Amino acid sequence: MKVAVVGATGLVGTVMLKVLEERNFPLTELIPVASEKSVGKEITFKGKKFPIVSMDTAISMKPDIALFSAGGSTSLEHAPRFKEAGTTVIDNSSAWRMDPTIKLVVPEVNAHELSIDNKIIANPNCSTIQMVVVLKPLHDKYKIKRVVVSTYQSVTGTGVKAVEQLMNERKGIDGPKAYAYEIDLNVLPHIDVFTENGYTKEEIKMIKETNKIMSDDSIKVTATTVRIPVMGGHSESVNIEFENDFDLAEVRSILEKAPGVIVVDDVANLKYPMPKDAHEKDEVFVGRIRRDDSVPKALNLWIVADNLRKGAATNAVQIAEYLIQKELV
Ligand code: 11C
Repeated sequence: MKVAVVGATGLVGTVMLKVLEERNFPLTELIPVASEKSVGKEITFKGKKFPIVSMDTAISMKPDIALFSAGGSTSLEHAPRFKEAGTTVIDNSSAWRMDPTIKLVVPEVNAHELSIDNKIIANPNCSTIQMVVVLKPLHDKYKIKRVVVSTYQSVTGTGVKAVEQLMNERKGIDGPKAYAYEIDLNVLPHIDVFTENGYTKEEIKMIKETNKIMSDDSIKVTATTVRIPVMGGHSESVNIEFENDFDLAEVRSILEKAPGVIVVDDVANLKYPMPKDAHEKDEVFVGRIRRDDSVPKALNLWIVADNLRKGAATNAVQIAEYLIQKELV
């Protein structure tokens, strides 16, 4: 497989390279792509040096797969050009996600929807990915009616500038700001831009993407997305109302068997998922599993995952692995 990584020097691109390396992805040639100012520099992959090339050079090299993490406008402009060259694009931006002709894929949930005709495939938003990995096996068993989610999201979801803002504030240094307010020792109930209905785009992504990935518009979702001064992963408090009643021990057993999920739930020994533990892990961690006694057939959960891994790079690489395994590329 000839694989291009578009946005290879960014936060997600760097993790994509690491994940490809770690998972021993069947790669014969790596084509790192970045902005003009990085062209000509080299990146090291599995001990070998690869030159960073421009978009045009990468397209002329006709990669089998291009993993895109370079923002929505770059993707809208260049993904179709790669497709034209015969490349299958897996795109991490929000540009294509809600296009009805494009598949939005979390392999544990809906990889079976993919066919050889899908030449641009969308990778969902990080906070959506980690939630649906847990919702899916529960929906299959008890049918979800409604989800109420509040997130506690890592600054790495915003990018390098936000990580620098947090670190500078911590050291008392002035510098560029990624947020409207200080992030250190603070909490911002604001991720992405506000829309007319008072929700942010991040909140709307969590609603719409969940329905699309789960292929079920009957699931009602409401979200409050919040930025906290944390690195390592996003956390989510999730309340789920089911159509059918459940047994708590069975819920636990379903989640223990669910692909990509690790249950960390032993409160007697103070064991629950935390971003510090999820950091650099590919799985989704779930804990604080308990019945919500305020309404019938409802459950509370706490879900944590590394947003740059399962929330972005790992999910994209897993899609690529699936395509190869099923000979769809
Ligand atoms: C955040 N979820 O944590 C965002 C980052 O649509 O892929 C990813 C945005 C996206 O700020």
